[in-house]
Amino acid sequence: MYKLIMKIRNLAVASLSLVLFVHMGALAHSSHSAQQDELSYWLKIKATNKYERTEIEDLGIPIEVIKDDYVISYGSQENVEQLKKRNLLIASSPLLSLSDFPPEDGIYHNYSEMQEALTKLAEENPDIVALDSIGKSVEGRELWHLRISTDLANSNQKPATLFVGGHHAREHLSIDVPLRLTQKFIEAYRSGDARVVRLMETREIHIIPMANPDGAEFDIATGRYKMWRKNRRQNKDGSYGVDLNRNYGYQWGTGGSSNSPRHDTYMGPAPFSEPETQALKTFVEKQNNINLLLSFHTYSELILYPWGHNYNPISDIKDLNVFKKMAETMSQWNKYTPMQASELYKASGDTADWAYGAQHIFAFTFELDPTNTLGGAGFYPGPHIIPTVVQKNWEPFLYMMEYADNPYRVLEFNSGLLSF
Ligand code: 0X9
Ligand code: ZN
Repeated sequence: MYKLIMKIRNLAVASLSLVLFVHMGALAHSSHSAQQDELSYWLKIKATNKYERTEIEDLGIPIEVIKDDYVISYGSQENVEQLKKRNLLIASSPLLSLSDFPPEDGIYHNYSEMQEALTKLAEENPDIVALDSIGKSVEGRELWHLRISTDLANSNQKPATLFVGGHHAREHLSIDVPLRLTQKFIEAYRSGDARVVRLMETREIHIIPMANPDGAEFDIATGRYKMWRKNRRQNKDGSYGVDLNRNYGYQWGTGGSSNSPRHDTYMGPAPFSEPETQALKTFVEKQNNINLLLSFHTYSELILYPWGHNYNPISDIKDLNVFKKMAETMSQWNKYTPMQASELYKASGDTADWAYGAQHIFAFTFELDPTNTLGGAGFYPGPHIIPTVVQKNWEPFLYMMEYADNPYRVLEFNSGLLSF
């Protein structure tokens, strides 16, 4: 049986007669050496005697818990690398529970709250909701995915729409909106809303609300927003982060993205170099029934469609008309401005260009509210905006499902006015 010691800082471990200091609070808010700004990791490290433990302390890694053949500690990404090099690391996991929104924005979902909300949806609605993960982030968080439909065992035979949120860390509204639209959709189904019941029966709906969980958590980790955008890849030059919306593999690196790792629009070392974009690619390719995709971002109140990497309009006139018709129709509801993405600025490697260019999926990017920075609050518009943004995007949300069977139907006469 393991005996355990929780070390109080600077207390010398004099002998192996291990003592238990019941001081769990001190552990939870441990004064570990990793700086507040850096991500902290829980570390399980090989060590069987005081000499090996001293070696760990010599590395600058404070030991918190000692067991017979390992110790537990908390440290930085750099510590993880040091330990790996010495073959001492048994396990590590990012600390998830220290992060949260500032109290006034507490209504937004952090990673664990999102996980809880998705689990609850799946547990309470097993007949229409399945929860799984399409992969893991750089730091090992799950990339959660909800599949929604009746007859889940066979729903991959139905036409599907994919909604994705949270590619950019600081765009927290782009995570909460797809989650809340999904909750509203399920409530409407339970209350017998005929249109929603019909969509539930005839479509498969996929939601990946948090495409960049590491970035989102990092942005809120200190209780003060960091204005972080990228994921949390440690780059070769020691800087952090790849812009996931520059990392998709269609016309990657052809303009509007940077090859400097320190930059906010860093494209990454190769197309799909990041586990987050790679997971999405693998998922979409395997799925095979997705015809429409909507990637939520913030802010500016825009509806964007391909191309983003090129100033030219897409060459297939029929496809272009579908994009234009859909964008214009949805703009009647949310009042966002429809335009080709490169009208905003050229950017290569975004989700929508890849989805359309490589998968022939009609893919849109929404830049949600607000429309201007309101004194710098563009990415952090507060809690009160959420219900309005959900409400104004409800019709576009359903519309994106409705035409999944055949997006070309929107070109039929009067199609924009809800054909069901
Ligand atoms: O730059 C982006 O990735 C998106 N805007 S954001 O403010 N959310 O960062 C817009 C992407 C639209 N695509 C192109 N302009 N290509
Ligand atoms: Zn964005």
